[in-house]
Amino acid sequence: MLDSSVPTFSVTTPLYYVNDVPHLGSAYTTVVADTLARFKRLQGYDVLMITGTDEHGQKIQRTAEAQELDPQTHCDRTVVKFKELWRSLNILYDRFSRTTDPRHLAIVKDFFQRVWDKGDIYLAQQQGWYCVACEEFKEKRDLLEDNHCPLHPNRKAEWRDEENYFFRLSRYQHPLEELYAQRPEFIQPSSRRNEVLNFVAQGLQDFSISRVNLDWGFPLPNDPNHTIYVWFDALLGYVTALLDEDEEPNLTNALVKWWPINLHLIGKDILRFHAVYWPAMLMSAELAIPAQVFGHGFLTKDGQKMGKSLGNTVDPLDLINRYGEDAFRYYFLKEIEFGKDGDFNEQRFVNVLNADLANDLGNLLNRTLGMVKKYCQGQGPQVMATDLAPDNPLKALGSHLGEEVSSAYERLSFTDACEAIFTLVRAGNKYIDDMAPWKLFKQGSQKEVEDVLYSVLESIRLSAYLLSPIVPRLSTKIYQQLGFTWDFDQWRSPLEQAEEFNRHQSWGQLGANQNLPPAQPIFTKLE
Ligand code: MET
Repeated sequence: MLDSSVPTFSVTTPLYYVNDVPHLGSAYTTVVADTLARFKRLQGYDVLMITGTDEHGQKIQRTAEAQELDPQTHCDRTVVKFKELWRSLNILYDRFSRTTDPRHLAIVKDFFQRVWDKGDIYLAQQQGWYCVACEEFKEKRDLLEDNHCPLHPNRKAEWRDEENYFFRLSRYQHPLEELYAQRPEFIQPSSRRNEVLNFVAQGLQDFSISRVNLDWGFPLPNDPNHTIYVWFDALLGYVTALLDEDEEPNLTNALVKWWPINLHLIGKDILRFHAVYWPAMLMSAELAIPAQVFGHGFLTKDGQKMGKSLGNTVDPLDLINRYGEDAFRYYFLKEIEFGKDGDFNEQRFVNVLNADLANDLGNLLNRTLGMVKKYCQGQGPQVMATDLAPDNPLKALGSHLGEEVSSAYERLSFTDACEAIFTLVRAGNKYIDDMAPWKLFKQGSQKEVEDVLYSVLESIRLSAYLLSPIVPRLSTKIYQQLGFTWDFDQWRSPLEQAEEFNRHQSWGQLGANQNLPPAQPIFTKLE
């Protein structure tokens, strides 16, 4: 039964190609999706986070051949690497969609039939330059010298002259323009939206959705001499993901609860597929259009484009093994304005984590708990939030922090969320320095000492709560240090979450006489 009083939220990462082990960019998108999904769960939404893998097509077939593996074996092995990485990054996905899942074939067939019945598929000659790495035909004018693809400068586009089935994209030029006009938020950020508007304004051409001379993929339902084009198949993986485990795989069942998707998170290189081809395909099949496609930027390393041929790739698993998953998650969310290109620099990585998590937050908690032990007989400060003087500066900041941070998460502005939270954390440090509880204690001002310590601990609690979508394990440790039995990886029902969110995002949840365990470092300084 669906409970209509519980709002739902669905978010997808791309379904990643399995031609290689997951790279840094994929880890970045997936962390963002997980963070948002966690934030929405925290707020009391019924959430579905989808990730998965795109396993068909020439690129995968060739990768498997190069390793003398049959494609399925290759895919199965690579999928394990993705799942391992997501586990190491503490990603709580709800569905892992694989395009080689037999249920996916049923969905693709159903969908194909709808588009076929609409008269949007026809056979014609395809001539053009194909980049296998992009799995996309390129215009000659978009290629570099010697027909190299600008996104894969070490790969040449290949000439193709073959009969393919085409999808009548041109028919959807006007409906797409209407969609973009009526729903400006459909493509974000606005720079990406403009890119798409310009592209569409040049006039849309039909695109081929079948291949000959390719075995690795689904056969076209009405002409098995053709294999379905990998992108036509892959986008539908988002739909297959919506099926419950034991459900009869058909389009109708898949669409009941979660369609349309709220948010497709993607990298800017696959914007056209998601913001042009995909909505047109959905219009043809008469399905609702997802609420938003957000195309984020590229990551560089030390200011340089990253790539295998350049020999400067960063292995996400290696970073996580050396620094921990919360360090990874925090750096990329706090440092990179989501939507813009961003840089990874290891020294900067270490500096940011040490400054924010080890010093500002970790040390603050540690020294405050130390003082509680000394000045409050090992118990939490004997003071309730309501007792604090109305001009307590931390209370003033903390009282509207929940709202501010929520709105930043809504805008996908993780940098703003972190900035707001750390404004409170830094104010906590300053407040301790200014108030010098050790002096107050010597003067015998017990109530003042406890006021200061309480308001600092409460600031830390609130910060940890609001940071939990980004650094769940760290937040759990902080909550436990504050005497809560708590785990930010355990979820209650949406209604309970909503009720809890209302309390915990507000100032003053830390009880008086909180039973505090012995202080332990929560984030060790990185070398
Ligand atoms: N496989 C594509 C990529 O990794 C994404 C497909 S999303 C349906 O870029």
